[in-house]
Amino acid sequence: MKKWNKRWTMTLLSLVVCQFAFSRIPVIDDGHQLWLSMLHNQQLAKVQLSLTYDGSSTVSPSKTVEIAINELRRYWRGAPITLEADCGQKQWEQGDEGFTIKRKTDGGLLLKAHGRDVGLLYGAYYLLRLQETGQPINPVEQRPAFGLRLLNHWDNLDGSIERGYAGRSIFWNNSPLSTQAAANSSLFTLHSSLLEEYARANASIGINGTVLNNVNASPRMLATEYLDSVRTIADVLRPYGIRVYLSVNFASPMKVGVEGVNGGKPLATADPLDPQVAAWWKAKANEIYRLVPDFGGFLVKANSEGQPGPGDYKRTHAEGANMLADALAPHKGIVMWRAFVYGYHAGVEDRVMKAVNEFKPLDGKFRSNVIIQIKNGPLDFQPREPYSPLFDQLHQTPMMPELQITQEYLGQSRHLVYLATMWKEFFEQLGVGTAPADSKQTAVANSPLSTLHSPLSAIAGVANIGLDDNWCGHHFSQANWYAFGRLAWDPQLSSRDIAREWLCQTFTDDSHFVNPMTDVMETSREACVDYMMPLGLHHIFKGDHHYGPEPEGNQPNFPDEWKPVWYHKAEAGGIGFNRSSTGTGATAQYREPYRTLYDSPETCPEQLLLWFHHLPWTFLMADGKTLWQSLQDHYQRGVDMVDSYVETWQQMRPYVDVRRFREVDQRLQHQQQNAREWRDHCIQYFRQFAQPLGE
Ligand code: GCV
Repeated sequence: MKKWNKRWTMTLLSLVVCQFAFSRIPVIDDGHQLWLSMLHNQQLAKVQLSLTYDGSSTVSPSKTVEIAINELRRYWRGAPITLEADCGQKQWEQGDEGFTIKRKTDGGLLLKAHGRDVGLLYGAYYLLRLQETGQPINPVEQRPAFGLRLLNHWDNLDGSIERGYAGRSIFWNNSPLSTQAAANSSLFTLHSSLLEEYARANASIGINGTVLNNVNASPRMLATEYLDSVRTIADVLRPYGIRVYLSVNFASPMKVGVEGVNGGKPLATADPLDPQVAAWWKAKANEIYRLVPDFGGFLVKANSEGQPGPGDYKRTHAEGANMLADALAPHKGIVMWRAFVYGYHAGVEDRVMKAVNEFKPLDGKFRSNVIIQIKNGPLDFQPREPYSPLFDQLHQTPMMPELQITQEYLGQSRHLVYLATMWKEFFEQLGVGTAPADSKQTAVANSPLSTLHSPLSAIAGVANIGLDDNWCGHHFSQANWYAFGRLAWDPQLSSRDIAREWLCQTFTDDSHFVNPMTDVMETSREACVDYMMPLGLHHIFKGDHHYGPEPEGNQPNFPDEWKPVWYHKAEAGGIGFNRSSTGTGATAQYREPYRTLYDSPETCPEQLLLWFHHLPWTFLMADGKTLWQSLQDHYQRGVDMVDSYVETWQQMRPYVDVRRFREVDQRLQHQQQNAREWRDHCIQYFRQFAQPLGE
């Protein structure tokens, strides 16, 4: 029996090997190559270089240009290319990161950087993307919509990642890098090459900055030995056009000493108006810039969820941010000050109104190198939220959206949920990417994000990256990293086109695979909303880990604003949170037409109905169904969609390597069970209020 088993296994194995031997599909792929699994040229492609510096042509290429050349030599299969850049001082340092591609009279291609050398790198990846996705190469001029396109890593110095679902941190592992290098140099070298792969992947989608640590920041991050690690990381990322930034703990001066202030000892206060505190931050900034001359700046979570901040000293966010901004200004660094603030004042204040209440009075009071970082929605990365009204309320302060790539509330790395459709919905509400195609304006021109007073323009995405073989846990979660970069570069791209691009590059360009899987990706976020919290329901997750359903959640030790029952307010009379003018008045924080639209249940989009309104179970929806019936139908629709994804994936077997097929399959089965659990649990819970009405 044993022998038979072995033979049977061998036969099966050889069948599998045969299947893949005649295709480009490897038998086993761990997904580590991401969307960059290009075939290496047998013979290097022809690439010429024409670099000038203020008229002279004796310039040797920077590392960045070398990378661009090497990428094209290895992978480009089209016409010969000439790379051209004028590295005159002005363009090199301040010029934009864009590029132009032209056809030359001899049939070759010209790739010209608009300003900085990284334009050549972005141009190289642009060409390779067109090649790999089978698109024509036409003359083009490209420049990014957002100046700063950043990842935020919520990585802790001990190597754990807050809301990370793909293994441990790629940056940190308990001790500073210098200690690790001393202990095991080969492991250290491996780590550097991993960081280089990370940098390459980011450069290929235009990401140009990264915040290396959690916004719930350890003060130790600013200790000299860790700053030395930051230098090491910055040195690896720099050639790929990526600057590093740090999250800082506002009370750091009370925990860490700095040379030249208070005899190198920590201070007794972190009051931003205390001259010693300001001197501490100046000295720290100087120390950082000595190690990392192009350091980007600080990201700050202050007076939120227990983090220290200027409020501890009765100072405003502006006073806190400005003090840090002054320390960074001589080095051209910036402060990204987060608007994700709320306290435990439920009953007094609706949490979703907090940011406007706190930041609107400070509009125009921030230094010019401060930018307010605002989550897309006013609550917390829910499967669906309206946009944050703070975007409508600041007119003299630069703002940047914070999106969440890691799927904290969208099935984490276990559910296939493509987020580009959600981000596009947000951009549309904000008017980002609505400038006409032929317009010379930037993609953010028609939106509240374009501040006439400031050249700062930025966007951040909370990363979903860890040490897992495939970086992101779920193979399809890679698409969210990819889509974030692509949309940060060009928010006018459609989610569908990005999905297709990603599928072609990551798996295969076979239309039998790409077409159905594009449909799966495109519908997956709405399916998730349906099986988790349709019609504007929100925050009915299990406490703390935010994974499964807990509409009954009412922990007595929690503040109201963490409790699911506080958000859905289900009772015999109805369900939903009244935030209209007859409720908390949150609708008044929006600009028109949204203020009016959201304020009435008759005009409020149904997908946000229960976010803004408390309505009877018998409320009639547009299609004539009652609210209760509609809610049940949405839950069922979500489950049906996931059932269909499981079936579709079964048809994809011939197009995917064995490992990725199996891993995606397992996760889809899991998602299917979870979707059913969400439906059954929520409907059963809500039924106790809805059913007595005879519904
Ligand atoms: C980093 C939510 C998350 C927290 C996160 C916080 C934030 O509350 O659950 O893990 O903390 O947002 O964005 O600061």
